[in-house]
Amino acid sequence: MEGRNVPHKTSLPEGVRVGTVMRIRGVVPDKARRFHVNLLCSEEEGAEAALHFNPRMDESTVVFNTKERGGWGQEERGHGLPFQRGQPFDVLLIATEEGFKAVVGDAEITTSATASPPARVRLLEVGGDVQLESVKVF
Ligand code: 9QG
Repeated sequence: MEGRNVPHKTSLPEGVRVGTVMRIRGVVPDKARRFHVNLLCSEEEGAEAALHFNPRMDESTVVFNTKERGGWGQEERGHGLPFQRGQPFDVLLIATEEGFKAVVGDAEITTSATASPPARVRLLEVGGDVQLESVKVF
C-alpha cells in the first residue's frame, strides 16, 4: 500500500507469526490529536483487538491496549512521545512470543506485556488523525 489515506485496512488472512514485522510510515498532520494502529482478531464490526497502538499528541504519550469482548483492557503507556505534529514517522510493530514490540525511529518505546498472541490477528487497521504513506508486512 502506498500513498492512500485512512481509514486503511490490510487483511491478514493467515494471521501473523512471531517475527512478523509490520511497518507503518506516514506524517502526523499539523493539527493531529490522536491516531491508532489496531491489530484486530477478525474483520467483523466490534472485533477484539490484539493490539491498539495509539499515539496521542494531545496527551504527549502513546497508549497501548487490547480490546476483548467485554471492552478495553488495561492501558500501558510508553515514555515520552516519539511523534511530532507536522513530522514524518516510521513505526515497526514486531510480533514476539509475548505480544508486540513497537519501534519508532531509533526508539523502542515499549513491549506490550498484555497484548494477545500474534496468531489471532486477521486485520491491520489504521485510523484517526494521520496522513498514511505506507503499510507493509514482512
Ligand atoms: O479512552 O482509550 C485505549 O485504552 C479510550 C479511547 C479509545 C482507546 C482507548 O476512547 O479510543 O484509545 O476505538 C476507540 O474508541 C479509540 C480510538 C479511555
